[in-house]
This record gives sequence, C-alpha cells and structure tokens, in this order.
Amino acid sequence: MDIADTDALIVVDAQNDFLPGGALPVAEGNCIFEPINRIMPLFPYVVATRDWHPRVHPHFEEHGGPWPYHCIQDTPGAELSPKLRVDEVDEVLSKGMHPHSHGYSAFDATNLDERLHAHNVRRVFVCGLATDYCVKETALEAAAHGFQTVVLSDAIAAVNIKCTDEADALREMASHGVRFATTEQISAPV
Ligand code: VGL
Repeated sequence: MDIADTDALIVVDAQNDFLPGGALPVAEGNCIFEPINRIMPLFPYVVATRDWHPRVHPHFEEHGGPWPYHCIQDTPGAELSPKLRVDEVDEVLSKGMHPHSHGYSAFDATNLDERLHAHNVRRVFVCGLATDYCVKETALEAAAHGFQTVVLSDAIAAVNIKCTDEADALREMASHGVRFATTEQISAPV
C-alpha cells in the first residue's frame, strides 16, 4: 500500500492516562509506539488527537458518566506520551471539551473534517487508543464523512471491558466499509 500525498495518519489519544500506570490504562497500550513511530515519517500529514476534558464533564463517574477521571486539561495524564515521536506530528487536535458530548470521535465538535479537506486528504489511516472507543468512533466517522478509511491493526489496542469488545469493534468498523492493514504493508511514496 503506497502512501500518496492525499493520505493522512490520525494517531488517536496516545496519552499518558491511557497507558499502563495512567488513570484509564489500556493493558497493551505501549505496543502501539514502535509501529506508529516507524510509519509516521511516511505520511505527508499527521494529526495526533488528544482527549482534553474539563474536570466537570458528563464523561466522568463523578458527573454521572461511565469513566474515572482521565485526560483532564493541563494535567500530566493528558499529555501525549513521551514515547510518541511528536516531532513527526503536524497538528495536535484536542477533543472531548464539549460539555454535552463524550468526544470519542476525533470529528466530534472539532474542525478535523475541514483540516483534512484543506490538506486535500482523501484517505485516512487510523491508529492509537483505544480500539473499542476513540479509534472505532473516529474510523466510523471518517468513513461516514467520505474518506477512505484504513485502520492499522498492529498499531491499536483495546480497553476490553468485556473480552469481546475488541472483536465487536473490528466487526462494526468492517461492516461500515473501514478496511484494515498492518504497518508492515505501508510503504513510502513512490
Ligand atoms: C477513550 C475510554 C474513555 C479512548 C476515551 O480514547 O478510546 N476510551 N475515553
């Protein structure tokens, strides 16, 4: 799969709080960094998203939501992991700030759609955390916005509250036209 100048890479929520030792850790979260760091230089446009919640937010258990506090604005847990090659990131996109939406998708209450169109992007590759939440919702919405959408299956990891969540997420994405590839199948532009 040759990378074209109309391709973009979306690195979803590679943040300290989603990694082992963080507030809402994804067990295999650290496995994403080697493949992501390896392929980032191949892409003409790389967007890294970050969950960037206010402390008072319907996302959190304390405010009626499903999750423990995580990725609160301007806290160390909300920072992109130092394991990510941030020098390869063109734009950091904050999400999850809106008081009435969870912000799982990187398109939710952001200008990602406009940013991608401004860069003439036609196909997006999605990787990062977590397969069963923000990766899934971002990929589904990218496909719904008309982008060819490819999820990088060796550069994602799931929360898996239920052990079938990852498989369900992959099936749901596939049924909406999302395709899958491994980072080994990605090659430099010709
Ligand atoms: C996420 C659970 C809660 C994610 C965000 O980034 O996938 N997961 N909030």
